[in-house]
Amino acid sequence: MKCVTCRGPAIIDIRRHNSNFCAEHFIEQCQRQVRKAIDEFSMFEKSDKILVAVSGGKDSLAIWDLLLDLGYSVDGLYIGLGIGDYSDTSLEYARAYAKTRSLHLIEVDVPSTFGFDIPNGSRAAKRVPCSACGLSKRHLFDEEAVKGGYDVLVTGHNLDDEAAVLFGNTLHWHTEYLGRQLPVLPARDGFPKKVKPLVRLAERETAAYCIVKGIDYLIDECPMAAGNKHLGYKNALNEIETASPGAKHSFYFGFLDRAAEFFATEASIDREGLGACASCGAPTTSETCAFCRLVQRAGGQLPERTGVNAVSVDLGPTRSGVVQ
Ligand code: Q46
Ligand code: ZN
Ligand code: ZN
Repeated sequence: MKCVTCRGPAIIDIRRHNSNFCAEHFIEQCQRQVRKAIDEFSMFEKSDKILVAVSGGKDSLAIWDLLLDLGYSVDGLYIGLGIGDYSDTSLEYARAYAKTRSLHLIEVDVPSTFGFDIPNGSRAAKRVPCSACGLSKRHLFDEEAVKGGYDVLVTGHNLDDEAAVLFGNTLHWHTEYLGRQLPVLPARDGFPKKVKPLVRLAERETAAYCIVKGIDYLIDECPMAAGNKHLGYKNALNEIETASPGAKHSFYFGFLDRAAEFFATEASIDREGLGACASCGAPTTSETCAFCRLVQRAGGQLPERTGVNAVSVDLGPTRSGVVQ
């Protein structure tokens, strides 16, 4: 197996590109793919203030590292969810990486700030753990990005993640979600701009990237993930990919090219009537936002609203398009 660039010994084969790479040229390939995604979807500029959501796993640490090496200045944001040892260890990996490159890592600890953790809180609120966790993370990502004056929030979703979510949304025809499943969601109505620069890289490639670069990451899966439907969708897509290399890429990018626009209007409907949460000030279509309702139902407490914490809400005209 020879590197497609230098003909030296290859360390990885990427079947959907019909190419093998040595360590050096694999890193270049990852950088090329990330640069292409940033340019193709106008994600951000070198002058932008960028925040990356970091979990301590391979994807978020890989994208943080890739963006730094590409010359962007990027801070990290870690959300502690109170999922036992898993959260403790994931924080250690995030901190260790930030330390090696002298980076700024913002830390928000849900249990000590809001008085509940995901395992107990989701049970008390009668929500599936991943649903309570997902809405908490989205809320806190948005809040920290807006509060810190960041131009854009980066998440580490890779091609496998996006293809699996698309598969689930298509299987159940969640048309309102399909319209929002884009690599870039523009800032609007108090929500920050959100981007996914890893959409051109597969999970196996972000893991290989970390190994080649010597980045330590948390390998363990979250213990609450058992039964998560997306894992099943990922396995199904992996089988299809094995039989037909490139299937995930054409499924996801074909959707972006040829289908996403048909769902844009529907995705914007549930943002009509957006106002400020009576409790935290975040943009919401209800009187109290989903996160504040979760905190209350989980038996936690909302911190005193200071105005600094409140997300500013621009209640200008609703633009048609896609929101998240
Ligand atoms: S952390 Fe949270 Fe994930 Fe764990 S509880 Fe589910 S959503 S699986 S990315
Ligand atoms: Zn090479
Ligand atoms: Zn709120």
